Amino acid sequence: MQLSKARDARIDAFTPNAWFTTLTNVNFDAERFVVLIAEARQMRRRAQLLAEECGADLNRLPAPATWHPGLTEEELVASALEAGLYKHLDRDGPTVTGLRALILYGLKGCAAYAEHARVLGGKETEVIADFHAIAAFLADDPSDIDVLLAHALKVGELNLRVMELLDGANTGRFGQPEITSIRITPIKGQCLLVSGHDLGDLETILRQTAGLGINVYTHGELLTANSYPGLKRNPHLVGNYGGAWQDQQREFAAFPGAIVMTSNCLINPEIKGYQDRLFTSGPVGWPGVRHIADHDFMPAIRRAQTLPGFERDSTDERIMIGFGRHTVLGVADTLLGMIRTGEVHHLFVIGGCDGARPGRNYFHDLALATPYNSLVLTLGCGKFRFNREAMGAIGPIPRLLDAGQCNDAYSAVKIATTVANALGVEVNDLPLSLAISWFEQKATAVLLTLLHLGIRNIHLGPSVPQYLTPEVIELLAGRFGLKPTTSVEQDLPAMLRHAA
Ligand code: SF3
Repeated sequence: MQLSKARDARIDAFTPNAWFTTLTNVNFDAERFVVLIAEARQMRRRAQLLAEECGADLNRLPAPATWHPGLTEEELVASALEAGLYKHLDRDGPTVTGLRALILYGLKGCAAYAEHARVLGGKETEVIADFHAIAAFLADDPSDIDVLLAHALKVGELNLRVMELLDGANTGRFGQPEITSIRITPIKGQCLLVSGHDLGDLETILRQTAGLGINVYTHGELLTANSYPGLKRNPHLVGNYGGAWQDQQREFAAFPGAIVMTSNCLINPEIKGYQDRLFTSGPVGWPGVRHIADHDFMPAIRRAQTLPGFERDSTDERIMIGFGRHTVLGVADTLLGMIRTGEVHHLFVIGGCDGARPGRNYFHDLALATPYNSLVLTLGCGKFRFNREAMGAIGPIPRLLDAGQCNDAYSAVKIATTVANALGVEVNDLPLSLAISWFEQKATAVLLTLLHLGIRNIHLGPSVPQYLTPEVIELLAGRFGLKPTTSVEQDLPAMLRHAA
């Protein structure tokens, strides 16, 4: 067999899952990492045997292919110092080191999306082969800046294909998201809260709770699940509770039922003492918190049955969701007509990852400051800053369009490229501004996808990620017009001028 065609299904399944566990706010359980690292060594051995079968010369492997970091937690912690991203900072300098980090963090985000697709049955063999190839490129400590930048854009291209796969896996299984008025206040009864991004786990929980008298609520990025026909048809999926991940300690503490965290972002449950009614699944972990590895959510369901639930109905409050690519492009003719006549003067994409540090109200203030004749497409948990605001409508189109999770960035890309094609212009010539809220590695992957597509003048904030050294920021600003956010007063006129 040719080496380039060699595949191993176990390695291809293990890789995105293992990388996903290393994202910010996913897994804090050292014991799980000890097991995963031992498994990674087995996978590496499988890969070497496969390569040998294909006639590869394994005598000159790069250091990571032969590295033995140890077996116990203590040995692994000690070895971590040998593997740090910045270990060669003095030797290789901040631009090269920062670009390697950009590729690594982009791959992590891409792995998370690939894992979301994989668990829904996405056919990802080809993208995983390219994933391995880029990871192998990093193993050689590359140092040519142009080659590194080209590989960062390759991660963006790869991530576009992965997000397309994920979009296909989500919509193939649950149908196209549709406009839905979703309840965001609790109703009386026992309850179970499902947080994270994983639609498949939510589907399983809905099946396992059917007929038990337990109300299931989504939390955080799973809000979007309420717009999928294949999920919203469950009468016991009663709505969404709470907002973005950084508010979970307050919200989970107040939730009178069991909670399942299916993916990022998890934070310390011990501070507010709800760890005994919290469960993790998929890549997530917290030491001492029960992990459900086999999709049997009965432990969480039984825990919900022991808890009081909500004592009474709250006032019925709702928001509108379900403005994915299918919905928005379903009214493409109307939208294009309104852009041509100037009735819709500007399009904003405001979203991404939210975070706890100060300065993130920028995105709320920007959304509210956008002119009355503009549309705001939002996605990711950054939207919880402003998704309850009444922003009105332009004719039949609401001004605030919730396109879904960060996982649905493909929808925003599709909408922008379709509108540009229909108007016969490049995306950069559209009256379009992107303000991306930055926090974890999925956002890195999406940013690289936007850069791969040639989209310029993206406003990124509220602070730039620490691994992006000032030298890399300067490089990206020079090549792609990337702009750190400043203030709404300063940025908004510049965004509108860009479109004039
Ligand atoms: Fe949020 Fe963690 Fe990234 Fe899915 S839930 S956008 S930060």
